[in-house]
Amino acid sequence: MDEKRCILIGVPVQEGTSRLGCDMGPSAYRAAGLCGALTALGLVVEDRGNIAPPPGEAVAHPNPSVTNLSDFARWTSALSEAAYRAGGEGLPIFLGGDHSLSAGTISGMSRRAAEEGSELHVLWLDAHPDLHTLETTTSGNLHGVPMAYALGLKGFGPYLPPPVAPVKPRNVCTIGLRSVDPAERRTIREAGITVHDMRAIDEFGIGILLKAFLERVAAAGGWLHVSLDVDFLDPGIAPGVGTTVPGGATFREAHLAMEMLHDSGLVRSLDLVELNPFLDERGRTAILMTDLAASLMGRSVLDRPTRSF
Ligand code: 6HN
Ligand code: MN
Ligand code: MN
Ligand code: MN
Repeated sequence: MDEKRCILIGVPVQEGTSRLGCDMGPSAYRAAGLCGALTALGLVVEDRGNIAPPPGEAVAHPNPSVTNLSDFARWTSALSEAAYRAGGEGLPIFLGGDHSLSAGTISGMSRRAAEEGSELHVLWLDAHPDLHTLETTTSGNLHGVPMAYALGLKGFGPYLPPPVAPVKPRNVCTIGLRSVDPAERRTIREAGITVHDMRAIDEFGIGILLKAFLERVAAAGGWLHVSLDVDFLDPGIAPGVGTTVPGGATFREAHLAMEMLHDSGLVRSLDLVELNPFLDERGRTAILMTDLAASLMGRSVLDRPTRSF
């Protein structure tokens, strides 16, 4: 893959959440200047526009809360294919769209990594672990399930095919958790993924926690996928999201994480998810997420423009 080639893929999915508006996310990133910000870093940016899933019939699930299952299955297969292809050509950035999109992007990237003799590692920056299955979800909102699908956990068949290369739990690190449902707590314990909740950030600092994970990825010769949910950030700085949880990451904690990710040279793909422009204030969340993506792609404090709203 070409390290300087960045592939933007708009994913206007909102069927994974009960609040409408995430379908406007890709447009908001474009309006916030993501393409220009990356081009200014010397990257070759290819905006492939928005993708759409193939049409299909509604499907019912024995868990009556499950909503829009057929949409989820169709988006997941379309995205898995798109990620697999783009992951062999450059560094894809998926512009969400709600977090259900990560079921497809992670499974596609994992298949690509496996084919190239590596293992996909996932850094999950989120207030939530999104570890429900179709059987355990009580809200029925399928943005709460993508990590479980990517791990190949039971509870998705026969509605979705299992991922070709399920991500190994030991290759997953979540940072920023502060809202975990009982069934997800059990999965975290049983599967053994690494969890650094907000308390760990407060106590040790995000830099130390992230450094340890990046060293593990580097030692394994792994590929790294980053999934950045807007609600990882404190709602005071990022109000444009449907699932605000108080006590999130600060501006500097988030930028430091991105700067360290850039310096590591390990990142192969990125999801920007859960931005809801309908809930935003004069684009400030879209701009912050865009600036974070630019930090991850190499923009330093010395060339960061002053933004006003
Ligand atoms: N997200 N655990 C809650 C649920 O409805 O299953 C919240 C999920 C949030 C999902 O923020 O991407
Ligand atoms: Mn999420
Ligand atoms: Mn979340
Ligand atoms: Mn803090």
